[in-house]
Amino acid sequence: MDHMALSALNRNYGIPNQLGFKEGPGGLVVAEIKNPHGEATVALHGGQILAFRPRGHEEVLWLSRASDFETGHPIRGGIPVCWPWFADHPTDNTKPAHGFVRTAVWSVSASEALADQSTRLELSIADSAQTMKLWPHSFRLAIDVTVSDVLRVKLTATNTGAAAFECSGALHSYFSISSPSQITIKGLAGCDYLDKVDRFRRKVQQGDIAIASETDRIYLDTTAVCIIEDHGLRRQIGIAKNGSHTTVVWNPWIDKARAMKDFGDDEYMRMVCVETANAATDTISLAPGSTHILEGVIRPATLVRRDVDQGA
Ligand code: TA6
Repeated sequence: MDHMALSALNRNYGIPNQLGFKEGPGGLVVAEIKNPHGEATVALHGGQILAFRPRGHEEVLWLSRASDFETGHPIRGGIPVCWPWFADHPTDNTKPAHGFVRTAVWSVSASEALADQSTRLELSIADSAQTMKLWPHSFRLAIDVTVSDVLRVKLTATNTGAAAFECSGALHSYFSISSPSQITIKGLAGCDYLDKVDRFRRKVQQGDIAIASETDRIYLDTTAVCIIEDHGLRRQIGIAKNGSHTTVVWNPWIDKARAMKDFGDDEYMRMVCVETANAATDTISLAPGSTHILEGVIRPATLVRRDVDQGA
């Protein structure tokens, strides 16, 4: 983006000492948000949150050191927006995985300094000749990011066309962890899931989730709050959601990590995805003029180890 455009962004949407726009990695324009509660970085590319660090905590999101930062390529990490389809296109695998909005440049549509000293930024994207070639529907998609000691992400999809459409999608959140052996993911016990590592076999989650090999699971018909308990970082990350009936848990493990150019060979040791989604049998139908909101609320907290801290 040229200097003029960047200065216009800061003039129209910048908030002194709280929100500013600058060129980030690969020359991509990012919004840097910093307030008394914490800080975050949001790329206009893909409408993608790249970082979130509440005051007093370490970075919550994971970003690959090998990520691409260029037009047309997805950024590996943070919170990619997968829309209007999750994973492979339902009928045409020549179309980009996870839809086309994560590789498009979004526009800034609003910014606000809130009364509690948190910061709100809204980015949006709409249909174009390019998107029509991939998906023949008119739409407006907005992502509303509110940064405090909690990260609130709201994805609003509106059908601006004259015909109904079906869509799926996800806030494909990558979380930073100490090590797979040190974490447990709570909240999905008893849920049905499709196991992508075992030919999409339908299974039932037994107890909490441990990550000790490639894990790629689509948990169905669940609105549960998930908690990543990280005993290495003595941190827990709560992931609550609204407008989402699917939760996806993913760690590529060794071989898949090696196979991805934009993913460091050893980086599977420092991340896990817990994704706020609507996918598989949980797709969304939108009538003309109607709107769907998918919201994720990410809440880090110090992990109180009951077995140690209470002298048990
Ligand atoms: O959400 C899990 C998943 O669907 C995995 O199957 C894996 O493909 C991952 O998304 C990453 O997809 P990407 O297209 O970003 O490499």
